Amino acid sequence: MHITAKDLAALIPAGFTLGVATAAFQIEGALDEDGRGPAGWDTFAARPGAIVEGHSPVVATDHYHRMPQDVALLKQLGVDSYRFSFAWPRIQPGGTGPANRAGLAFYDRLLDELLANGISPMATIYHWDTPLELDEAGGWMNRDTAYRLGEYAALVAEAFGDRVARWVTINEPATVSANGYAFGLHSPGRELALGAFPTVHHQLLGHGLAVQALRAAKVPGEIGMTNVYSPMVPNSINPLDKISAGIMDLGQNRLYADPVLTGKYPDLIRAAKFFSSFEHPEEDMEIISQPLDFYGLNYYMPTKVAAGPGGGTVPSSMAEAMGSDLSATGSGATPFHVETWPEADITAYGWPVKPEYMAVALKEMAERYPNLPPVIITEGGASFEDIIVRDKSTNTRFIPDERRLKYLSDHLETALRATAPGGVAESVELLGYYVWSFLDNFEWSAGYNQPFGLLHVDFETLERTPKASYFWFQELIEERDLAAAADLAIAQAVVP
Ligand code: PNW
Repeated sequence: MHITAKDLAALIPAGFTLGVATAAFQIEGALDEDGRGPAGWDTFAARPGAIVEGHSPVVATDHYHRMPQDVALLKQLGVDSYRFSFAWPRIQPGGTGPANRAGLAFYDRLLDELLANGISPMATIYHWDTPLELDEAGGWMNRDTAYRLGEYAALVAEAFGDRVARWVTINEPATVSANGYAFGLHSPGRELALGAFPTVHHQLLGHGLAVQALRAAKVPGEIGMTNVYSPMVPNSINPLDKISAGIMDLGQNRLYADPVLTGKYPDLIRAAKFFSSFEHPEEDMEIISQPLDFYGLNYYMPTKVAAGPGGGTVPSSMAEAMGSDLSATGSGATPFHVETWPEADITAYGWPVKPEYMAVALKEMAERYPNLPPVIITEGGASFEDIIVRDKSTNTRFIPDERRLKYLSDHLETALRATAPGGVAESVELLGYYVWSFLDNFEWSAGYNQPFGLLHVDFETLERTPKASYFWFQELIEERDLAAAADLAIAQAVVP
């Protein structure tokens, strides 16, 4: 069971943002329209074997043509805010030069539609759809791409600075470096293993340059970035398991968070061979660690780590790569692998459902980073196969996605309790929670087989159908607003 919407609403502090999130490449479709240039992802997705069952992102949810109806569904849902991303190849085809007016026009309409409906826009500048030309010039292996991102950020700041309430410079650089450059699972499909390290630094530099561009344009909105965070849990009290989890934590979490929040790569990373063979100006670190108005955290699950060779999965190959290199520093943990959680509920992706680790993530962030800015959970959610129940008498359809609903309720509850006074992460100022995702969409190399949406999308007809989780989120927001109105009435009554 999970807490009732009414009781959960009572835990929500004033001013807390409830939102839903998407990303351009996963929902828009219309890849060849209005002067959009190709993205690296367009060609990657067309490679045989790259995407599950050969699914194509060409149409996706067709949001590009259905934007007003989708905003109406956001309005009906009642969210305070909508997180979406600008498509770089729409706005700046080729990744350089002036803005494409037709590309800007789409986001002009989206922003105006959101504001007309009282929905606060949160915009991600870069959510993985690098223009193809930049990928062909090395993508994030090329330092130049960081400067291109900075210039593109200046274009969106100029065009949309008056309307965006919150800016996310980049989304999950860890996933781009690991899946795109180390293991070849995402665009651009490179398999560089530890040789992918420059892509970490260049993305973080791109983030810093984007912050500079937004500050220079004096945008009134709040500025932050988003990292994914997975607490690393040793499989046992065996010290080798503990060291293994520590190495995973370094490579997946701290590698991306430390530079942004402390201006320094972790010492163990600095001691590794791949680091010393990569030269970069020390001044980069100041650009990367500029003060942020908020820190975006995507939390989905913890990761259990064990010493010893695994079954040849991707995480274990990363573990081997990192372990063998870091072993030169004396850590001695080589190789290691990701373990399953036999007792946990498992999503369609195979991800363990462990809401208690939402609190661990927030607590670890607070302990590690004394100067942590206010935090926003910019993504959280679960993929489960949905069943459509048809009621013949009323000719209606119902999608009872109880497991997704419970996932969301439990995680939001845990985050709220952890950051409330007396909670394990009470020092964290938590500003909001965005559900991934508003609607089922193109889940990268998993195609359309991993539905995360509050809205079901029929990928034949493109029809949207609210799931039980959509109605639950709607009820939660209504209950919160009722409670706030009651508080206000009481406050007014006691004021003489
Ligand atoms: C995020 N992990 O990726 C992305 O920001 C979204 O575009 C994506 O659709 C969503 O989560 C669901 O996958 C992640 O291994 C990739 O913990 C990997 C992980 C988490 C999120």
